[in-house]
Parts: sequence; structure tokens; C-alpha cells
Amino acid sequence: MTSRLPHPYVFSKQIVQANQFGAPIVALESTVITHGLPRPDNLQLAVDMENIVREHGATPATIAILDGEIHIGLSEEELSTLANREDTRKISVRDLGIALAGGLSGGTTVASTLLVSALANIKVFATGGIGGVHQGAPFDISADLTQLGKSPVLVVCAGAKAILDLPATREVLETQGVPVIGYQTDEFPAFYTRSSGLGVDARVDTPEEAVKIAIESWEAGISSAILLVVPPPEESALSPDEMESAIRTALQEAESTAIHGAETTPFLLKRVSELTGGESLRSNLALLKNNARIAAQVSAAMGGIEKIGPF
Ligand code: PSU
Ligand code: MN
Repeated sequence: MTSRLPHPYVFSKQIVQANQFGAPIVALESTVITHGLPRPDNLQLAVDMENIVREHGATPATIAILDGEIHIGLSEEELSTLANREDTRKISVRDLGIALAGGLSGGTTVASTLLVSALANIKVFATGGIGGVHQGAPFDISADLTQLGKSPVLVVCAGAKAILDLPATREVLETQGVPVIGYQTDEFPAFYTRSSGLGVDARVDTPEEAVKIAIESWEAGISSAILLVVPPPEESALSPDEMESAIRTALQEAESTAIHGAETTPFLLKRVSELTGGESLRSNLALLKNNARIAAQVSAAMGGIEKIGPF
């Protein structure tokens, strides 16, 4: 990690130590804790993801904003506070300065977690699904996509949800110069489902192969993210038919109740979960933990490579 970081950054003791020993670090986002999952699953999931990262040889750095400070690595107490507070804000890149100036607390999205990870020189980040282009609202494009275009971090995710316009999301990733690499798959996963009918730019079968693409990209001077897409574990994946009607209903409700902007993603996530009787929640939790494991393995593989580029 660099020492370029200005005042509002707070590193946990574990992260400072991991950094001293040159141990692999995996960044984790926190909007999934504050806005993506219901209580008490949110805290349990956050703790489980951190433990899985540790069990696989890396140190977890959950990133969040607490009382106007950017935290890299949270204590259990801080995680629990974040998961249980009522007044947390969903903090994407445009919200960051507002949150810092106002002393606010909240969860960082994929976009703002990427920004912080890149500044802290953390090279691997695990999440569930990235934001994308919304259906029927072609100008509602998540800042996740543009930030992926300018953050040299390897992001492990299960693709993006079918609540989004997935073909348009793939196109914007291409515009942003972000390679989409399938992990043991030839298809872009749609979060709850293992297939989407969309392809990937390349397939890898091991963490080392994924690392090689990332290192070659960054050493060539490319400063975008590498998106490593992992299908949800077979036993927890849902069928596209099961998902389709829930998604259609949730989208109609969002339209008829004039939900828009930053509220859209949390609204759709919650309704799809309710409409599938919690099945989508089970799948969501399983894939988040699976992604944490793979990110730790990738991060450990990256640690073995001496030169990781100019950043
Ligand atoms: N997709 C999910 N769960 C989530 C999110 C997306 O399946 O919790 C969160 C992530 O933090 C992502 C954010 O970065 O929503 C995207 O929100 P928006 O579309 O408003 O950019
Ligand atoms: Mn949006």
C-alpha cells in the first residue's frame, strides 16, 4: 500500500500488520451490508466473508465510511455498528465528499470501494454483483461501470443481476476497456443464475491464469479493472425461469411507484428476494461467500508475483 493517502483514511490494525508483512489483502464492499441484505443476515454475511478470506490465506479489508472517515478494515464492533445502524447512507463515488464533509456513515458501493482500493494499492476485491445499465432507463448507468474503467483492481463477482439490461452492461464494460474473464465458465453469469446467454472475453480455470491477465494488463499500462466472473455455486443457483417472473414483477412495481436513481437497486433486490420466498437470498449469500474464497486464492496467487506493476 502507498503512503499517498490523506487524512480521512483509517486503517485497521490487521491491515497495517498485513501490509508490513506483505500479506495478501482482499477488499470487500459494504453497501451489500447496509443496503443489499436484510438484518441479521447482513452482519452474519460480513463476518462469514471475512473469515473465509482469512481461511484462504489473505487478510480482509472491508471498506466503509464511519462518521466521516474512510475505513480500510473494520473491527467486529465496527462491522456490527454498520450493519445495525438505521441512518447509513449508500455511498457511491458522487456521495463520498458529501459523506466526509457531513461526518456521515454508510456503505461503499462497488464504485467507491474501487476508488479507495486503488488509492490504497489493494489489488483484489470481492463482491456479489456489480451495478450496470438499468432496464428501461438507458441513462441510469451505475458509476460502478465507469469506475471499473479507471481502477487497476481485479474484481471477483458473479456477473450482474438480471434486473439490469445485461447486454447493454456488457457493452459499457467494453467501452470502459474492462476485460470480462470467466472463472471456469464460458458464459457471463447473471448472479442468481449460472448462464445469461452472453459470453466472456476469455476463460481461465485457475487463480494463476487470472493473475497473469491482470499483471499483463497493468504492466502494459492499462489502468482499468479486470472483472473475474464466477458462476453461483451449482447447489444454490436458481433457474432463469424461476427468476424471470420475480424480476418482471419487481420492475413493474418500481415503475408504478416511481422508484428511481440510487433507490432502484436496493428496491429491486428486496422485492426479488421477497417474491422468491427467500430463495434468492440463500443464493445471494452462497455466491458472496464463494466469491470471497476465490478472491483470497487469487490474492494469494498474486502475492507470489514479485513485480505487480507501476501502481
Ligand atoms: N447488486 C447486488 N447487491 C448489491 C449491489 C448490487 O446484487 O448490494 C450494490 C453494490 O454495492 C453496487 C450497488 O455497487 O448496489 C450499485 O448501485 P447503483 O446501481 O445505484 O450504482
Ligand atoms: Mn443508478
